[in-house]
Amino acid sequence: MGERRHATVAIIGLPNAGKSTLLNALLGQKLAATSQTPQTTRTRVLGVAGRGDVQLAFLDTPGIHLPKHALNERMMAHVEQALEEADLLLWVVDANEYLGVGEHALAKRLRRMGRPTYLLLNKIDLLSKSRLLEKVATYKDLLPFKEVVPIGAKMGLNLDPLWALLERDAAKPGWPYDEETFTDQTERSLATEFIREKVLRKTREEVPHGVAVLIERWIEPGQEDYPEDMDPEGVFIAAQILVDRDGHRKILLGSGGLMIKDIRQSAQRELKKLLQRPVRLELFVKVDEGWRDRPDRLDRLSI
Ligand SMILES: Nc1nc2c(ncn2[C@@H]2O[C@H](COP(=O)(O)OP(=O)(O)OP(=O)(O)O)[C@@H](O)[C@H]2O)c(=O)[nH]1
Ligand SMILES: [Mg+2]
Repeated sequence: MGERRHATVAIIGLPNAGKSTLLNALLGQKLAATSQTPQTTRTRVLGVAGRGDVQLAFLDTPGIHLPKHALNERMMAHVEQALEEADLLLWVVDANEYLGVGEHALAKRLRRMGRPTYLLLNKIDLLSKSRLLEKVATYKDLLPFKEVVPIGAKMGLNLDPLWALLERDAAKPGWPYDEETFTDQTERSLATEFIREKVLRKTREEVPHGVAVLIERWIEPGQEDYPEDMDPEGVFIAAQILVDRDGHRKILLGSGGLMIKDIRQSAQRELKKLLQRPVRLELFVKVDEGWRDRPDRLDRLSI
């Protein structure tokens, strides 16, 4: 064994590029919610991986956008913090999308920062070889990237070369986290995110952006109120889904309550996998107008 080394690696980029999908793929475990809705990630998520002598602390971050609410300002503050902490940046782009003003603005910032940055051209499963080469050429001149790596986060394509480069570039001495640590997320925060993910995957347009999830009750066997008719090894979870207006509540309930039933069932399945035991999930939809601009609400939601 050589000397132990480490690096803090921030995963950054515009919304929907595949940052959280990449974090999950690198960790081989689902730590972050992913969906087609831009602005899925709202906070910073840590995932720690040990590879031989090297420890890598990945920070998944919210997609960079212009903030319209206090919520989005906090999201961008998480990005700032991760940028400050990171030794190395992974800028994930959706290679199937056009390079636009958002990318140019980010490139300008990163040029000024001068932090070592890899360009990760993601979603290569959607591109032909020749289009990918064109994309490499288009992006390459944005800033002096340390590396350019095409990847497919969803299918885990081309991650081995990425690992090799990260191991090479992790230069700080020692390991900041002990060997067992792999995330800063608790079972509760993961549960919250996975419930929200199901809502995002089943709703469109304005609804997902106005949704937040709050765990109200989490009852383990042996605790008072644990449902008698439940599996003795299970967990009972009651969560509130906050929405921004009554119209959104109606959409979430769906006709005859079919939508919320569907969300509840798929979230319950996901939580069972996460917690590795039987789960009973109850969901309540509550209108909390303007929560995205209320600091007390954002504090309570740990955003
Ligand atoms: N085809 C394809 N889709 C991908 C790939 N990686 C991610 N996606 C999809 O892209 C969408 C966005 O993925 P996320 O991981 O949530 O993106 P993100 O960058 O974290 O988005 P924000 O949190 O909103 O900033 C999801 O529907 C993913 O399934 C890939 O390699 N190929
Ligand atoms: Mg994300």
